[in-house]
Amino acid sequence: MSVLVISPGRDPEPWVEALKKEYPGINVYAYPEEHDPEEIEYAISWKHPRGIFKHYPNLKVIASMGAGVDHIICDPEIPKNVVITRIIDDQLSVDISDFVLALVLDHIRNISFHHNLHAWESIQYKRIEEEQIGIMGLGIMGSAVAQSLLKNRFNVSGWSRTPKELPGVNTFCGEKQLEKFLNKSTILICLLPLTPETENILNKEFFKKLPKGAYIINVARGQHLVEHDLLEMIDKGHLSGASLDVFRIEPLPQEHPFWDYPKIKITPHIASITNPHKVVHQLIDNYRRMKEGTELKNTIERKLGY
Ligand code: NDP
Ligand code: OXD
Repeated sequence: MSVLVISPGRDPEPWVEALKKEYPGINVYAYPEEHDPEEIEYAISWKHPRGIFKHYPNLKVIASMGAGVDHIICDPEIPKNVVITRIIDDQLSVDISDFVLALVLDHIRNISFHHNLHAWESIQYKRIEEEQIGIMGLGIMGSAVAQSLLKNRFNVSGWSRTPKELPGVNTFCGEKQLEKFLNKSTILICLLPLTPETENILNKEFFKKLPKGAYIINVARGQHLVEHDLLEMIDKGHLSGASLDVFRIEPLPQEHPFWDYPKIKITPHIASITNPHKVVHQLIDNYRRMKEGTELKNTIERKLGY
């Protein structure tokens, strides 16, 4: 019974080290290290090579290294009996909340704008109380971001698939209430999981429902955004700009037009990064549960895609 850490493009070593420290004697392979696929029952994964898991006949669990599982679910060849888990971690929630707060403040106080201007020229700034933040996705990340913004005096509303009650947050749900939610949102933050229902959700028709001058923050997945629709709506002056941490292709290619848009701020998918040493306990707990045949924690619903 062995564990495979499989994360092309992300160093597996800190994960291997953390697993061995937490569970001395555990047998761990770091892909592409040589190993017998028949031995592997538990995989810890980030953007695995598509189709690879079908060669692992005894695989029982795939644990995402992050909060999102779209990089696993998108592989149609993962057997239905394999359980998929994700990371739920306070530090991830705090980090994303701090990051979003920084982006929002940077936007309303025009900090990057002035920095990029290289000129002694001031423009009108907006006050916290004048903004209406709209958060799409009120799960672990969305509700943490909502709480942090509330603490900082922002008006916050949120949208989810099913009805939610969050103290201080004006909540909306489902397709029917989307327009009402968007009509008021002067700063729109996307924290949805990527599913067939949410792919391309940030498109022209959607943007038109936002007030003129609205600002977009996407810290969820690049596939939520129809890129040329964003550029068109910025060019037309309907949107004031965007902060994007996630992209359809990562790393964002150097020739991508986003790099040349002063109204688009780009960060390299760093809103919140899992610390292996912080989350190894939950991974090992699930590994033990798998061995004992008891129910795993932080599982996702394959049918919903999150
Ligand atoms: P959760 O699963 O906890 O929450 C997802 C939320 O989205 C829920 O409120 C859910 O509604 C809502 N939702 C899902 N589908 C729909 C839909 N069709 N319409 C409306 N609402 C919907 O996820 P997390 O909060 O943990 O994470 C969200 C995403 O953030 C991750 O999937 C990942 O892509 C991204 N992320 C990005 C990071 C970064 O560094 N940039 C770091 C961490 C996460 P309901 O409550 O009704 O189920
Ligand atoms: C995640 C991410 O899903 O880093 O955790 O994007």
